[in-house]
Formats: sequence, C-alpha cells, structure tokens
Amino acid sequence: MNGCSRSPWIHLRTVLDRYHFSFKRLNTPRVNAPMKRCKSSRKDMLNQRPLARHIIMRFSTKAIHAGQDPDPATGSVTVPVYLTSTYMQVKPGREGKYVYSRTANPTRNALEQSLAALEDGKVGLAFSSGLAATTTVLMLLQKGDHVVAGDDIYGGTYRLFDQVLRNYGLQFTYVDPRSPDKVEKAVRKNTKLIWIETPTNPLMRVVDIRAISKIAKKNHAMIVVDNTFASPYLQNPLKLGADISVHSTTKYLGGHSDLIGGAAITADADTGKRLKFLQNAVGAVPGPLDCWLVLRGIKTLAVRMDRHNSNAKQISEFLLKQPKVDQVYYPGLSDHPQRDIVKRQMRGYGGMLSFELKGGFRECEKLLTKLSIFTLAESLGGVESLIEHPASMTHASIPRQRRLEKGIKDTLIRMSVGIEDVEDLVEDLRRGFKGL
Ligand code: P1T
Repeated sequence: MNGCSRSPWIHLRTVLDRYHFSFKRLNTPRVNAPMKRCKSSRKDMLNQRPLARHIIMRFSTKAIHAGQDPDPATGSVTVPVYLTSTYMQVKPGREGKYVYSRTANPTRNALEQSLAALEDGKVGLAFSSGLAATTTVLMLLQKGDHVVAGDDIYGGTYRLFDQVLRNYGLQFTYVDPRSPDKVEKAVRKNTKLIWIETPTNPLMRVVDIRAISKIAKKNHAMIVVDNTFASPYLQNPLKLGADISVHSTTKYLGGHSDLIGGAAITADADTGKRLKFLQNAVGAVPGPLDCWLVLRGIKTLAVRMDRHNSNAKQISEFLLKQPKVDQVYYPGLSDHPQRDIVKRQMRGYGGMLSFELKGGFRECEKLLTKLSIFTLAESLGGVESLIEHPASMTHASIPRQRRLEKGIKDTLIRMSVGIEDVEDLVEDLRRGFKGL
C-alpha cells in the first residue's frame, strides 16, 4: 500500500474509467477527495501514460498493442482475464458500460478492439466459434432473403446454410465465385448477401474480393468474406470493399489449437450496431479465458504467418516433385490459376495447401497413417502441422455427388503446414510417400 486510503469506490472508478464508463452523475466529493491526496501515486502515473490506441501503428505493433494497454488498476502488462458474469451496479437503473458478461466483458472488449484494429474495421465482435459468428451475421437477414454463396466453402458453413438456415426461410444459391459473371447472374431481386471464402477450403481457390464487392454494391447486397485461411496479416477484405470480415479464431488468430472462437468485423458503424445487438440477443459469445487465449495468439500472428508461409511454400514444391502426387493447390505456386489476384489482394500465401494423390482412398489412408509429425486431425492454423482427408472429415457433410461436382475428390488431401523445422516436415512426408 502507498499510504493512500483505498476506497472501493476509487478502485471501481479506476478500473471502469479505462473502459470509458461515465461517472458524470456519480461524482461526489467523498469519491474525489482521496484522489487528490494520491496525486503522484503509481496508479495515477499509469493513467497518465499516453495510450497506444491514440497512435497509428503498423501490423505487428497493432497485434501486440491494439486494445491491450497495460491495466491502469494494477499495471498488469497483459490484459486481465475478467472471469465474471455480472457487475456491481451503484444504483438500480444506473447502468455502467459493464452490466452482464453476455453483453460485454472487459477481456472480450480488449479482443474486439484488437480484431477491429487488425482488419482496419470500426467494430470487432467476438463469438464462441467461427460458425457462431457466421450464424449471427446471417441473422441480419429476414425470412425470404436470398444469399449467393461460393461453392467451395467449409463443409460446416455449407451444412449451416443448407440444413439449418434454409429451414428458417433463407434461400441459397451456390456458384463458382472465381467467375464474377456467374455471381452476377445468380443475383436475384431478393439477394441480400453474397458470401465468399478466399482462399477457399479445401481447394485453395482465390476469389477477387474487389470484383465481387462491386457486384454486391451494384445490387444493394452485403458482401461477407470468410478470411480465416488468409488471416488479417495476409489479407484485409474490408479494404477491398467487403462489408464484413468473418473469422474462425480457432485457426490462425488463436494459433495454438487450444480454443474454439469466431469473429466478425465491419467498418460500417450501422452494420456494427446491428451485429452488436445480435451478438447480445443471440448470445453465442466466448468466455473471457478463450478471449485471452486469442489475444495471446494474436501477438505472434505476424511471425507465425511468415513461417507458415515459407514452410508451406517449400512443402508445395516438394509435393510437386512426388510421382504419386497428381495436383498441388497452393496460392504461392507460380502456376496457380488466380496468381494475378493473389498478388493484388494478398501479402503472402499462407500455410494451407491441398493435393491430389494418385490412386484411391486406400493410398490416402496409407499416407495419412504413416506420418509422425503431421497429425491426422481436422482444423488448421495452429503451430503444429495437421493433415486431413476432406471427403471423409471436414467436408463429409456435403453429399458425395455434390462434392465431386465441386472438385473435392476422394483422393484430395489437405494440409495445415505448421511452423516446425521444414526439413523435419519434408522428411516426415518422404517417409510417408516411400511406402505407397
Ligand atoms: O470451427 P469453427 O471455429 O466454428 O469455424 C468454422 C469455420 C469457418 N470458416 C472456415 C473457413 C473454416 O475452415 C472453419 C472451420 N474449419 C475446420 C474445422 C476445418 O478443419 O476446415
């Protein structure tokens, strides 16, 4: 203790001040008096430090500092985990910024500020999973509204659209979004939203966000981009005309395969307000500990992505030379069909790739069970390398015929290349291919 009297009111005020809680009507001489006596306390000095949020920062600096000022109450350099469901109120009906943690929580608030900063948006919102973010975004629509969606999307997103939201009166048309013409032709009078993923899961196709945004604007529809595969480090959809950028924070943003989370970010204040309402009304919010884990992951996003990028590039080149490999899909390859778009809208290629193996399911099974460093598992974006078989795993919810029509063959294998030593990854694959 520094000798100052530590009224609980002062403590509450100091903490809530940080989150712009207004005390206009609560100020009383009793509360203010001890503050004067503590003029030069450590706490006051911390409060006088210029806040990082007022400074223009580059990406890696933002990833470490945006939304993450040291805690003014204690000086804690990392954002505290506010494990609380509710907040004391000073009088009935006099609500502060924090009332109940479904509505807002300081740890989640820090994450939401960080997400908004990384995507150059105004409003960032965190959700309990990527699909929770997607569901909440789709709640912006009304019964009878039509959605044009990319035809190569995460299987769970397709399942949500086709087996859940369709039952609530939403209509969906799936098109190949690499062709803006096809997207435009699919637009109807009641089209309210265009949904794309880029790069796509699992075929690594790249969609021209700017071109699709123009079509959306022309037709008064919203465009939403699932930016999970690229992460904000490699691509910022809002800057290319998208209305909302969606993420499964389970992946690169979290980065360590230790949480499930989602995010939606917008640069439009009105859309942000509507989404914020829905976030609270629908209630698919993450807990504070998961928010903290995402915040910690975000701090190393830039360095991790650089390594994912260089490892995946080397693995894709290794795969190209394998006689048992038919096709390699990776945006970093010079013969990727949308190479010019990749160069225009991405700042790197990421850690995801897929390839087709010669033979059939048996060969896939053989390879997938012979690896020691690549782990056979769903998900992606973590520090460890994962490998999976979309037809029987991540995209099994898409009927086989439809899957084959869209190019997801039974011999397709998808990799999330981690940040291990690339030589070890190559050797692991070499051992796997040997026995085929
Ligand atoms: O799993 P969840 O956090 O709900 O995120 C869903 C999701 C959304 N968007 C994309 C592009 C995704 O890849 C995912 C989840 N994907 C996997 C689990 C996977 O292995 O592909």
